[in-house]
Amino acid sequence: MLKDKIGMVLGVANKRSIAWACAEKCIEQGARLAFTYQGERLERNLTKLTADMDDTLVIPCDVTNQEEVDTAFETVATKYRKLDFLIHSIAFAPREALEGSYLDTSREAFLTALEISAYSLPQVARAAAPLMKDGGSIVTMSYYGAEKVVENYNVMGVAKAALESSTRYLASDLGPTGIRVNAISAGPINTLSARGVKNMSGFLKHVEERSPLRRNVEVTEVGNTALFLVSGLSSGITGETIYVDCGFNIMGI
Ligand code: 1JT
Repeated sequence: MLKDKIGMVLGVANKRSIAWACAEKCIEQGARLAFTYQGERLERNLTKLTADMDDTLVIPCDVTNQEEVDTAFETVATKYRKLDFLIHSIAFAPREALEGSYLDTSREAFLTALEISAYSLPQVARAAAPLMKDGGSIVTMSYYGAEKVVENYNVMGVAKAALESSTRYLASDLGPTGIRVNAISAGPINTLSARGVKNMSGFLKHVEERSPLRRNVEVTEVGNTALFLVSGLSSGITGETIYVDCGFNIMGI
């Protein structure tokens, strides 16, 4: 399904990452992928994970460093000459901002969370668009806390709201050039980011008890949806946030 397609995947930290689940599905379908990382520790993980992959790139791309972002896209342009899709799966907020009340969010934590988790989408879309000569697809990751109050999610919820809104504005800007932009709103998953989140196991249990499917979502299910969104199967969909959450978000009381 993705034979001769080139993709770029931002946000693989380890083999449990949502980004990695998306990458595996794309590779299975014949795509060639460039991976980006932030920081040396994550470079080692990625180099190991991609060791037996053909024709791949592993490059640094810290979104707070514009030069590094420019270089990353130049490297992709030089190697592959084009880009068909991009999977954006990065977010960050200082630990102390993900507990207590949103009311206490510092200016610094707010700016950091929104810079890395939300601004990075238009930032990389701007760099990717000129390489997407035959059209393309950009996919980002959101969470329910963008829309409804989720205890402790705090400033990340505000950042994800900005991200989902950015998805719509970018879809409008890039639609005329054949580039689609969509978000996946995944249910809670036990990844590196979720580790250390206060009462994560309580959250997972809550979803298991209340979601229509009576279970938590698996990372492979998010990967399958990302595959759908980067493939031609979703050619009529742009600007959407698609929930992959076992139906949790539809429930009222
Ligand atoms: C970040 C972190 C972004 C954890 C994230 C995230 N998006 C989803 N999660 C998991 C999560 C986190 C909380 C939560 C429910 C799910 C941590 C590092 C910064 C970026 O609240 C109940 C807090």
